[in-house]
Amino acid sequence: MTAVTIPGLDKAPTNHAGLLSWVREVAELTCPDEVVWADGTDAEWTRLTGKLVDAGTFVPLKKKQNSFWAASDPTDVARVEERTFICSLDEADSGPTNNWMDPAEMKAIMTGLYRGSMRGRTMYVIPFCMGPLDADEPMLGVEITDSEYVVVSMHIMTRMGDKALAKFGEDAKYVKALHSIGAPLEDGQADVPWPCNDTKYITQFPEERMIWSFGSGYGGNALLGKKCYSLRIASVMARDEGWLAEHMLILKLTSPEAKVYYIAAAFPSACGKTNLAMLEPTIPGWKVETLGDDIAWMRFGEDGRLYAVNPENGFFGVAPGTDYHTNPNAMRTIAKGNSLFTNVALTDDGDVWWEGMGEPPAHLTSWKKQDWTPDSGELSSHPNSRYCTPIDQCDIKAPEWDDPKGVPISAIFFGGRRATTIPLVTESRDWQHGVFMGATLSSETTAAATGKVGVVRRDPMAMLPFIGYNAGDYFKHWIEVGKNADATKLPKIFYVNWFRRGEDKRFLWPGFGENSRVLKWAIERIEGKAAAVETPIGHVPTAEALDLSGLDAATADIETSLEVDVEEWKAEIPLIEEWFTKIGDKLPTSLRDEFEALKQRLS
Ligand code: GTP
Ligand code: SPV
Ligand code: MN
Repeated sequence: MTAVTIPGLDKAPTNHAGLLSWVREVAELTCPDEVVWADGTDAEWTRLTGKLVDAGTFVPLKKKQNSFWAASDPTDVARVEERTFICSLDEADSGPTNNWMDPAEMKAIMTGLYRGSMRGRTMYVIPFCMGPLDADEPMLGVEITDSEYVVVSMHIMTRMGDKALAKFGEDAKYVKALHSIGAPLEDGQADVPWPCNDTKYITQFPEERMIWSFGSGYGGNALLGKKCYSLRIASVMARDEGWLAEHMLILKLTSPEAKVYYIAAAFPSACGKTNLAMLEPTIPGWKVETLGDDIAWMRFGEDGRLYAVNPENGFFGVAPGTDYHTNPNAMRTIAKGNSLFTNVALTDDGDVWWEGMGEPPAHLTSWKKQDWTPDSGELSSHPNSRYCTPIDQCDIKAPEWDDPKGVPISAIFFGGRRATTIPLVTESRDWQHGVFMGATLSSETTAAATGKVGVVRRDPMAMLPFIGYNAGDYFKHWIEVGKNADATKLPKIFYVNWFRRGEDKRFLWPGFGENSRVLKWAIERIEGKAAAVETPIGHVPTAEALDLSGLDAATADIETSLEVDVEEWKAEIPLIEEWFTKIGDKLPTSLRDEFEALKQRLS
């Protein structure tokens, strides 16, 4: 047999034998016209964004330097949870919350799909690193993709190219991440602006630390360093090695006394992480700086405290609802350019617009590439449209955001989007009770995943779509992390809900910058300075215990937002019961005990 010659295959800038043979194997399977190793240089960015402009995928923005507008295929706009699989060797290790298929069976199916899937396209090999490059053990990966959109997005979202490849020692371990949009081009066949395939698979092989993705170009399905690696695969590594990989923002809070606290917070997709991470406090003297808006890796330091690192290098944020009133820091970050915008609207003068950004212009090009006017009767931007922008150009990035040591976490917030029942803020009694709060977290579904929006579901620790193993084992891991630690050094756990509504459906709590008042209360609880009422569900502030100075909101609304309504909570009990039944035998008894105790307190 003669070796296949594919241009570029022999131009690998590495001697890593395992990597070279994997790249060859994939190239021989997928049959690209050419193989290119991504180097991460500005020249590469310029070349590939130019290619995307020529292909009609990108429109350069006249009003934002070095920035581009893209509209996806209208069917490829969000994560596809029903097409996402955890292919562990043993089905029990995938658990009751994930889709599972036998790894050999999945590989057979997907190998069939990958065969020739890159024909007519370029295959890019992207070495990347999640988290700081100068970590003792840099967390490496290689994504192979046939999408230029993925390569340029990875330029923003990860440390990639030559600087990552330089970290690949001879036997460096790395996560293999294979991605194909699944849209081969026959000779002479014209391309479309957003090639993808109706058949989609987002597959994790946890034992092999490997990811195979097919058919989609959307962020969470295609930028494999993000949810696939940093949550699904990393959560398995974290279980095995005693740390936590979580769907959490990381923020730095400085008090008027100049005392520094770091807070991590887990809210489900499109439920407020980016906004809290970049918050502009409305209370005087308090300052927030950002370290991350989506993912936190937390390990214990030598001093026994839990230290968080953000594995990402950029923000892939929800666009609608973002403006100078709600999230001025995000607006300032994207205003600097060097950003990608997907599925938002394009203005006639070459800028971006989306719902929530003030008065709509008289005319726009919608995300569906149609003429749009305020009378069109439909949204100009997809509800899950996103901006992709480098952390480095965020004015309020904390100087230590790239420190491999991470930052010591004082408080963990869990939160969801609930119109009823869940008060504005509740402090847990202890770690185990906090884990119970996280494990029973519930939220209304959003447009970040395909499927129905607004349906209440359990979303444990905001990780339902991202736990790479059995959810019962995941809860056990959380419990054990607490047991093995010095309880006095563990972060305090709080449960928040910015989304409770009044009878006329308006939000009771003003949210956004005003959430600083809740951060302040939490810190004062940690310092033993703020009051709280003991309720059946935990410690909840009265309106007087919160700093509401200068707040323009009706006291009655604030009081309702803080209410612990026993009848509403009793209605929650069968839902938790159903959820715990679904988790089954692997549910830790300590969480069952917490549940029984809650029922007792409510009766
Ligand atoms: P992912 O990137 O999908 O993981 O989402 P995220 O958790 O980072 O969500 P993000 O901060 O982007 O917020 C999503 C939506 O919630 C946006 O439309 C925001 O405007 C809205 N939102 C965020 N914070 C608040 C708040 O405090 N109150 C209200 N009412 N809405 C909020
Ligand atoms: C989410 O859905 O939670 C996101 C966007 O942060 S994606 O990276 O596409 O998953
Ligand atoms: Mn997310």
